[in-house]
Amino acid sequence: MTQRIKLYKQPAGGWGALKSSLKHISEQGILQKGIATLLHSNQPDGFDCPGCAWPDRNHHSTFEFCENGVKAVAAEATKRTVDTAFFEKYSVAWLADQDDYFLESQGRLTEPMVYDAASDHYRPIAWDDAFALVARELNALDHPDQALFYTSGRTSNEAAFLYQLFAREFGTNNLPDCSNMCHEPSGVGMIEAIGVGKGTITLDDFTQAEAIFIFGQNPGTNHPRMLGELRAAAKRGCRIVVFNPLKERGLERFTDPQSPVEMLTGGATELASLYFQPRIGGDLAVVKGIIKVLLETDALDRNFIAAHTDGFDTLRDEVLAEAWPALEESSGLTEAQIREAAAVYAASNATICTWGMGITQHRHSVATIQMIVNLLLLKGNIGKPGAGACPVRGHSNVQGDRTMGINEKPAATFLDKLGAAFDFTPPREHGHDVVGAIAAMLSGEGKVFFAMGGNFATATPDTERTHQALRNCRLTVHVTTKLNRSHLVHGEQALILPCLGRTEIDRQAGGVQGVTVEDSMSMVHISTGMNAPASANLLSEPAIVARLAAATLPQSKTPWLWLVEDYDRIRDKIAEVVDGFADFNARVHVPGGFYLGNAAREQRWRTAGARARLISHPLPDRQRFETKLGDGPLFNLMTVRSHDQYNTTVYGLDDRYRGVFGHRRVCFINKQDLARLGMQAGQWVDMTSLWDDGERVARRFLLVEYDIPEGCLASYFPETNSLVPLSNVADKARTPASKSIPVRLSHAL
Ligand SMILES: Nc1nc2c(c(=O)[nH]1)N[C@H]1C(S)=C(S)[C@@H](COP(=O)(O)OP(=O)(O)OC[C@H]3O[C@@H](n4cnc5c(=O)[nH]c(N)nc54)[C@H](O)[C@@H]3O)O[C@H]1N2
Ligand SMILES: Nc1nc2c(c(=O)[nH]1)N[C@H]1C(S)=C(S)[C@@H](COP(=O)(O)OP(=O)(O)OC[C@H]3O[C@@H](n4cnc5c(=O)[nH]c(N)nc54)[C@H](O)[C@@H]3O)O[C@H]1N2
Ligand SMILES: [Mo]
Repeated sequence: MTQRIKLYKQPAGGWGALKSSLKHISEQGILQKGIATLLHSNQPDGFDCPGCAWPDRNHHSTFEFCENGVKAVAAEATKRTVDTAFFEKYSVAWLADQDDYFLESQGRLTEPMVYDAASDHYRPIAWDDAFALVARELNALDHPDQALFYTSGRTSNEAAFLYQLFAREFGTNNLPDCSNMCHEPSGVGMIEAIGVGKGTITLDDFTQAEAIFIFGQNPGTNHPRMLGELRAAAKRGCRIVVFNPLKERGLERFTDPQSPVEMLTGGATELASLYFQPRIGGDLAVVKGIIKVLLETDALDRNFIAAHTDGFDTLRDEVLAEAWPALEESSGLTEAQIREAAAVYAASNATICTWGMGITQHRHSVATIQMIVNLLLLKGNIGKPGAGACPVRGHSNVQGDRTMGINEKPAATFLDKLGAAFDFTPPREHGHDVVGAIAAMLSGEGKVFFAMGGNFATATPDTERTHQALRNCRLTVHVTTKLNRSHLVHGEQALILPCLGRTEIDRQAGGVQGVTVEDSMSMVHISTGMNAPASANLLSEPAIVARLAAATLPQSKTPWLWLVEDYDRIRDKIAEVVDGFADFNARVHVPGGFYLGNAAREQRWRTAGARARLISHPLPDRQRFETKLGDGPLFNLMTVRSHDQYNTTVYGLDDRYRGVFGHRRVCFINKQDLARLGMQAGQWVDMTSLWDDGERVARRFLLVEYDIPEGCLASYFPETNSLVPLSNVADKARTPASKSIPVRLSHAL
């Protein structure tokens, strides 16, 4: 692997994206199968792309090319497999010494395996024996709350619905999920302000917006299909305003692989009209500053404010009291820059605000999101065409899983309906979220950890403590497609339960089944796999839950095994329990699926006072750590995704748009900071994070000089997760603050 750092001068997309995609398909040894599979991605009779939760224009006709989707599909359709012989050959200790890239590239898991402590190897186990083992351990607990049921966001609606039902019939609301590390603050902030926790726009709004404000999001890598929408918007004169400490190529210029003209002429579309680089965590001050200008110039929708909102006077007084020097210091932008952004906002009659992890993974994330909602409300930008709030979700069904009841804090009304539909009494006490689950396992209170997908050991913060937490368990179980670190950092007993992926044919007693998913814009549609399963011994996720439930809950009145014979039966039950799903089976079989609706979009405010709430917040306290830090300058570190990874899945070692090749252990730093430290690009450093409970060190990162504000650093997740203290979480939402880690740098030993 050649390692180099080289400035990337091309637009995003283009031939580079096509070339990289073909490389990933051919590396998996599936050129023909890969291309055939891709042609079924996001088609009415095909499967939903497992790449991300960005919606499709209409789930139809032409193939929408997306490099991210290609990698996700190729990774699942790979011809490589991990079989019994593999586990006979390698001990768990040996595997644990390999990196994440190695583990991922071994291929698809093919049969259920159980950990054998005597030999330190995994060995095969029959499905029924595996279910009996889990049932025995669950039923031996003193209390159901000693079990934890994690979900990652690829799980289908049908599997998620059965899974939460199983956890609740078993007796617990311990349903932590990847949302807890992701868009939880968006849900928490928006529900309090406008009564719904989901985005208020549909894809059509992108065609009508006059301005799009993008905060803390890197769509060129993480939601490439969004670039197509931005390109079309830019071409018709919509103003695109970006706030990101890093100059992300995917937000500057884009060559659309869908456009033959651009591809052949080497043309590109300029996306951002204005690109601002606030300091990390500076967005609350940026938005407050914009609001200050709107108030001073009376660029408000007074009718909307009077008819629909509460809290205007308090917000106005608090924002006007904020002095420009404080806003400049906190945001890292000048008053003039903020005024420039405000002018675009004021001039637009329909504005969309989108945001991603750059906004949600901070201690003050809920405050920032509520300030963005304030910004929208002050000009009536919720519930009119071309305008609204757009938190861009990550995993392809993370939003659907929440809709299906994967939630450690379920609404009482949901539990009432669930109990009535299945004739049982659901537990009422709220359960553990992700950081709560880790704390429970650390203290010994959590004893059985069950994961429906994901890679808990690596995706979570505070790696050393999380690993200890998992090792404390009596039993850890992973329903999974690929080998990952969570299988190697295990409890006293451990199981790997391999399942079908979304691209594969799911055949049950009632014939071939489709599952359903919900995208970032509340569209629900069906997904049907078309590839032969990676092994004959895989079960679908719904079948795994049903057989586990039947083994664990002999007294249950739910006909578990009957339900999974035909997923229409599960959908009929969903229709009975979940709001918005009446006639689910009839509606979901219509090509393109259906829209779930959104009360805020209709200007119905499901808040305490039945009005939208303008909620003010003070600027974040940046001084908190500066006094107790001892030597050396203090930096704020954000942990981001490279171009060649899907969360903890490392597909390759390149980050093309940022010009990094063959490396992952890098640290992006400003030129002035290098000079201040007396260091140079190309040197190796250790990072030490500082927190109330002590220091954490991550070793050996290559310094890369980059266009990033002074005092800010960027590095990749998950290599840096060990630096994120378990208690460094968002106020109210408890999301790990993976984008604001106070660190110091020192020469690597
Ligand atoms: N290829 C690929 N696609 C993915 C994923 C993947 O790993 N790989 N993951 C999926 C998932 S689960 C999710 S949640 C999404 C994540 O998609 P993103 O939200 O784009 O995730 P990150 O890579 O974490 O990037 C965050 C961006 O925010 C910026 N940023 C960081 N801190 C701040 C800040 O304080 N203010 C501002 N304004 N910007 C900031 C960073 O520079 C970076 O550009 O993508 C999904 N899609
Ligand atoms: N420092 C830091 N930490 C972060 C973040 C960050 O930006 N910085 N981002 C956070 C975010 S936004 C998220 S969403 C979490 C992600 O956390 P997770 O969702 O737990 O992690 P993933 O890496 O997406 O999980 C990948 C694994 O899922 C399994 N898998 C893939 N497809 C399927 C399937 O169809 N079914 C099943 N059962 N399993 C499957 C495979 O075994 C694969 O190894 O990480 C969070 N952690
Ligand atoms: Mo995410």
